[in-house]
Amino acid sequence: TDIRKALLELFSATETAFVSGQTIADHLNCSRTAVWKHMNALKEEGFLVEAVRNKGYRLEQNTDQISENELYLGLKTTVIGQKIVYHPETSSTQLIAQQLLHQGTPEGTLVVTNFQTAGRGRLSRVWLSQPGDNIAMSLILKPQLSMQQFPQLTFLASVSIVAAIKEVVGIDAQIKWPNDIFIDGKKVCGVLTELVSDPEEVKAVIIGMGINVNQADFAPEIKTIATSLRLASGETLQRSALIQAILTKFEAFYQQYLTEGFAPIKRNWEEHALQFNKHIKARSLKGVLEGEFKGITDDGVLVLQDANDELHYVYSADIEV
Ligand code: BTX
Repeated sequence: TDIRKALLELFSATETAFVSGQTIADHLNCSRTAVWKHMNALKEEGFLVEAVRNKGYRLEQNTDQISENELYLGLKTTVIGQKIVYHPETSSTQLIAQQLLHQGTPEGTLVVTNFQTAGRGRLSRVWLSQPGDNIAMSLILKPQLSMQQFPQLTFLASVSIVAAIKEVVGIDAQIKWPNDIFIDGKKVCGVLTELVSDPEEVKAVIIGMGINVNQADFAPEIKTIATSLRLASGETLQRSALIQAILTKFEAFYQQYLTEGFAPIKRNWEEHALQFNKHIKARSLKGVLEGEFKGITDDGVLVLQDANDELHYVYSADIEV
């Protein structure tokens, strides 16, 4: 809007200094209360706004904001991300995606938030994020696939994210079976694939992606296991650029997948898999299996070869690195 533009101009003209509420009110020709509302709107959009009594407001420069416009601008996909729904704050983008699906949203719809307050991982685990620092998004797909094929989409998402990180950040990230992306032995991203189906058929898939981008510090419970792209690269990144790269890579891999099947995706996945062809321990409810990690099957099952050359198929486990 014009007000937003005028505000941003005013702040860019004053660098890091504070601008008093009265100055802003004069500039916009509005009341002090209206100024407060406008500043809050900027905050909702992801700007870092500091308000100090008797001094006024300060807008942190170079904040990495996300908005629908920013995401659409320059995006060259034809399906993936052609509809983007942005929420400054939401409980979980997976839930918003479910609601949109019920309203008949098209394939390729992306839900993004600047702050996810109740992020979910697998098996009702919690996915933590900090306002303004990370990517939390959910992509809606409606492919014609069998039940067995659906796990393949998680792998497709992982290779897309790895390729986008390589392109935007220049770092070789690795994939930890089944759905984590690691850098320097720490988790930088998690993928959560959920099916929306009725007893007859699978109707859609919602792929949730949580990526630690500019976060510099983590909650005590994940401090030792989590990292961010900024910590790994030393650079503050623009989230919208990374989101666009992920959407672009995803579309390319998705088209390849729909025409050529899972084989090329699987090869790419294995190339980036942590511990591929190496000795691993897979811990599950049934105990610990040890052996060489030989890859994944077409339905995403981990293949492990034990000391007696016997193959084991692991459906669910935690891999120790
Ligand atoms: P997961 O179950 O594999 O991983 C969850 C585990 O990861 C947690 O138990 C915790 O130990 C650790 N963890 C939690 N938060 C972080 C973090 N920020 N960085 C590193 N480790 C963490 C992975 O589940 C799938 C996560 C998907 C998240 C996306 S965000 C957008 C979408 N909406 C939503 O609610 N979930 C998905």
